[in-house]
Amino acid sequence: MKQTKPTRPLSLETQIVHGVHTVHTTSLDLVAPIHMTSTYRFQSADHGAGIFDGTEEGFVYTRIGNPTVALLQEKMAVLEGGEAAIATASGMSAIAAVGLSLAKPGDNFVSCTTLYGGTFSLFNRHFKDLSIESRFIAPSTGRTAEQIEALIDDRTRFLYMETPANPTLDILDIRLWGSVAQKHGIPLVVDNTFASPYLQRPLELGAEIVVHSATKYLGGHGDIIGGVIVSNAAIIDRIRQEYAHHYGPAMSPFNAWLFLRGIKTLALRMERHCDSGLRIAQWLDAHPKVDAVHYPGLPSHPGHGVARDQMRKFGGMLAFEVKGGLAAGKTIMNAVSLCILAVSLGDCETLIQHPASMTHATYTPAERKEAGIGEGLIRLSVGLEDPDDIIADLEGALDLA
Ligand code: LCS
Repeated sequence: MKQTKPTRPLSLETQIVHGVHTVHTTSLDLVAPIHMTSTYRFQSADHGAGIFDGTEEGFVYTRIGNPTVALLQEKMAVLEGGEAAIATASGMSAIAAVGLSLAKPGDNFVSCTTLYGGTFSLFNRHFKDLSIESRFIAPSTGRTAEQIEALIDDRTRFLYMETPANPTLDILDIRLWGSVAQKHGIPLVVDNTFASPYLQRPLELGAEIVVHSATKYLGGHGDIIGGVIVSNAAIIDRIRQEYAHHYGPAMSPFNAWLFLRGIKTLALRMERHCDSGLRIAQWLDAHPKVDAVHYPGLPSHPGHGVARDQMRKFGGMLAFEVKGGLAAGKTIMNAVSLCILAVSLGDCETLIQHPASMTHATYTPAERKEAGIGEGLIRLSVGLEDPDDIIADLEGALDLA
């Protein structure tokens, strides 16, 4: 049978939809099956021994590898422009795997302070218990190479950042941080959860490792928890050997299958999230009861220029502060009916929440202040609804505030 070969490199949108390799099933399924198996048969004792010593290819045990999970890993490596990936049970397990593979007791790393609350407490409390020191840099001071370099010494093992950052939508310059990391021969790790590879490809900008809470835009439907790490083959192999095989943060094949399904519509969903995010941010920005809107797509955002440079569009996440502070904010969160009062993000439904008492309650008030997380800040994950319906919902709630 004659088949044509693509005459040009596939665009990211096409790679998002198409599988990354042929599925070997006699039923010729369009969609790869779910390999729900914990273990695999060996054809003979020698075959099993060969797989174990690496002279034969094959799967051994699903904690170590699984065909459905492998497909997701391959797909994420392609979408992020990396060589290899590991899928994990959650975003937190991906971040823990990276940190604990790269740093050992006595080592340190430099991270921006503005992070998902779970990541912050992992770094600030749990890593500290293991004598791994997080050297935090406030967003306002992480802007020059000198400020970052002042915290680096010969026990610094990596740099870590979120951009856009949870929950303030602060933007950090990946190229700048990447050049500092390269100069010191250490990797820059970027949490790309808020952007997704559709909007931002950190490995092309100087990062060496990307982590995701796949739970969010990659899954896209609010029904699964998962994480992904993408990097070069040597780093991924090191994380497998030093951490994943032993601590066992494996993703379930069923979840991997759902992630593969969710990712197919990533480009379409992100376009809608971005367009609605910008529209709602502009509307909030013009509202007399709104004091501040944090959205990188607004020209008034301090990171707008860097965001334009390193992102395709500005995403579906925004945060805002209303006149009357926390009390008024609570009135709004209780009054909305279409926006759902819930943590998490990146789902089809618009979600609203209060970082200081919810996702970022792991920070002390002083730590929140340093990270720029206002006590009255409200975070909105703009969903896929008609944005005019969300605006009408917010308008009614703001009337009551
Ligand atoms: N990284 C970022 C940027 C996140 O926002 C989250 C979770 C994680 C990592 C952890 O991923 P998980 O283990 O939950 O898959 N963020 C949440 C949030 O903002 N609300 O609820 C969870």
